[in-house]
Amino acid sequence: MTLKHLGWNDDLETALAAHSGKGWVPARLIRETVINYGAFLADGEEIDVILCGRVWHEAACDADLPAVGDWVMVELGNENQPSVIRAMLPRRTCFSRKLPGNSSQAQVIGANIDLVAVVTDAGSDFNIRRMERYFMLIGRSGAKAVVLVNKSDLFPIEQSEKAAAEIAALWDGANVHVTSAMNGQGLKVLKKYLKKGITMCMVGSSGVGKSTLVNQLYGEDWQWTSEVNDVTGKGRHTTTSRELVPLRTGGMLIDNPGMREIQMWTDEATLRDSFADVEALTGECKFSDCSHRKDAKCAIRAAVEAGTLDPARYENFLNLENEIAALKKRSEKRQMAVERWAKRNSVKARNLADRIQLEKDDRGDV
Ligand SMILES: Nc1nc2c(ncn2[C@@H]2O[C@H](COP(=O)(O)OP(=O)(O)OP(=O)(O)O)[C@@H](O)[C@H]2O)c(=O)[nH]1
Ligand SMILES: [Mg+2]
Ligand SMILES: [Zn+2]
Repeated sequence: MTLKHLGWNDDLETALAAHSGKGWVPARLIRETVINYGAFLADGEEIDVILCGRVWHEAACDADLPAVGDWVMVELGNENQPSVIRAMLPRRTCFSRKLPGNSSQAQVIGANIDLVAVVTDAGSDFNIRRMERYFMLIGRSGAKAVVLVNKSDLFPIEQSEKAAAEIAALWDGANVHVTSAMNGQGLKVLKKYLKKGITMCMVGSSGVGKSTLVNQLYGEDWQWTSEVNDVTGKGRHTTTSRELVPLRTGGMLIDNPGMREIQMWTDEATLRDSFADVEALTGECKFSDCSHRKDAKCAIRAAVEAGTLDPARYENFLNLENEIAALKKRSEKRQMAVERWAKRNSVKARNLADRIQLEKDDRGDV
């Protein structure tokens, strides 16, 4: 593997010059956890890196913090010292959600992404309004949009093609394909996008087949989905963290968690909106305070039993309030940290200004 395989280009080479002579090396972030990041070095070696305080402080908001897909300058560590991210290199594109008016409520889904692939299906996941929302975000990101109407093996082909046509009519900029991770339909087209150095980011609701598609494109031996399951004990196939996967053929894929991913970049209204059909059913529950879990005559559970509501979506719906609460808490926490830091630094800045003024006074300068 070389830097070019990882997406390195002339602009990055130019940006590198500003950091020369410090002994730092470029790396691309492939994973983000609560405590550190995973990164690839030029030779393809995978290392763990932590963020230095300065880079954290210099970020005005979450969106400015290093994210999966970012290029960073790393000071390599040793047995006693961890490797540290010392600087970020400029982003070419950034797929994120930034709420107007409050910069702390932003989340980067992927940096330096060439293509965002929105995965959906022609069945219960099909939602034109949500797709519009995705297009809006992709349009802003600088990346190109690809839509995969997946699971074509489960529906009459006319149904998948009709869904694809409706989506294509929404936005000229989107390339829409009907795919099946099961029987391989459309995967050839997908492979064509994934040229050397190209990064494609997979997004979409939980259960639409993002990880299965990544598995198919990667090849037989990509066992990541089940590995995650062993560790987290979470439901089969559920992706819990974002991960950049380099393909042997040259391109790179970023697999994203479904529901969590939406929670990360969306706002409460959109989140609720995406469950409007389930919400509508609550009116038919026998009890007005139905928890939709064990209560008798629950319309939502009846829909799951009747097979008209996907059990995975039902689970996500039950989790909705928690997801919204987590969303708020995270942004509040960040806001508080930023405010504390700004306060501390404004005191520092004032002290410094006072001192400079005093020195000037001493010297008799104006
Ligand atoms: N019939 C059919 N099933 C599919 C297809 N693609 C994926 N599946 C199945 O759908 C289920 C969910 O697939 P995943 O790939 O885990 O979905 P995901 O989008 O990664 O879901 P999250 O990680 O929760 O966001 C699995 O049981 C897959 O086997 C397809 O094209 N056809
Ligand atoms: Mg997944
Ligand atoms: Zn109910």
